[in-house]
Amino acid sequence: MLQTLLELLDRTHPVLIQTHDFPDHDAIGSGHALHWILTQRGFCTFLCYNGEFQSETLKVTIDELKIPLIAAKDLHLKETNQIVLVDGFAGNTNVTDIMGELVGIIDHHTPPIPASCPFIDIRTSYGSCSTILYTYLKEHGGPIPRSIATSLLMGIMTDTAFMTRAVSPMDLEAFSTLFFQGDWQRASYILKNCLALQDLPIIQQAVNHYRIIDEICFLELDLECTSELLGLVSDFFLGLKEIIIVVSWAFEKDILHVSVRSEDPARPADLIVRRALAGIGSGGGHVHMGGGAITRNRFPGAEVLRSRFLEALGKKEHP
Ligand SMILES: [Mn+2]
Repeated sequence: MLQTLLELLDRTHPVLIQTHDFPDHDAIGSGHALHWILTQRGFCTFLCYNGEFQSETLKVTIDELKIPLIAAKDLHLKETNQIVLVDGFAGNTNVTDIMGELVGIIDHHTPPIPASCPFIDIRTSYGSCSTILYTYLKEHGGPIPRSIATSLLMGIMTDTAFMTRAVSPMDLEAFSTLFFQGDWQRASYILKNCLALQDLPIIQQAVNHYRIIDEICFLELDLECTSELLGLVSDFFLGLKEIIIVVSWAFEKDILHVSVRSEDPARPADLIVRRALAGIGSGGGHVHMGGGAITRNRFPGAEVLRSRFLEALGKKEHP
């Protein structure tokens, strides 16, 4: 696949590797690896993003691994720039349209509509996009720099929840190869220490105000919260054995982040979130974890949103 991408790119114009907005470890790890490969192959390459970083953990990672991320707004955007999207899909609300020609999409999410651009490499069976980039590194050949291996390792660890979710044989191969080539101790320390004392009020609110309907848990938070923290709190509740599905939401400025976790493959998180938000927002993701967003002016209120989810899950709300 790498060879095909290289043939479609033009060395006389810059290549912008774009992560999805508010990038996470998988998007950043994937972008970091592709940036390195393209630079090695003689392309003028920039790694860019829109939105903000979701956590201090991400900022520490970017700093320590010297990941050359640039905010898209700080780049000189031109029509002749070639864009390759990683860990995201063009047209999704979490991917801001930037000036330039969209040449490629490298992703592991189920596309909401068929993709149309010259290069498409979407592997939905993979637990992480970083694993796709690992196969590109294999194709590229030669030793993998320690910082690139660590970046990818963190992407894989995050998206597969330390190899316990959506693991494909290729994820395992990537994990075992990168494990000792990267700094697995630092990577896992940073990822396991992703909460801070300032996050406790959110956790406290979730513990005090959770709502259980059968095997479904709703966390309707009214404190401001990043989508990353929302996911972490959801994962904690999913660890309660009575709970199979967690639906949570919280505002961050004018966006309502929605997170869905599912332990039931028959009720995939991405499908549930898409159904529940149809017409008022957007969402996507994977079988085990999904996410979405609604702008503040379209938020229908907690009651209505909960009913929408219950309907999407094939349930009527209990009286
Ligand atoms: Mn991902």
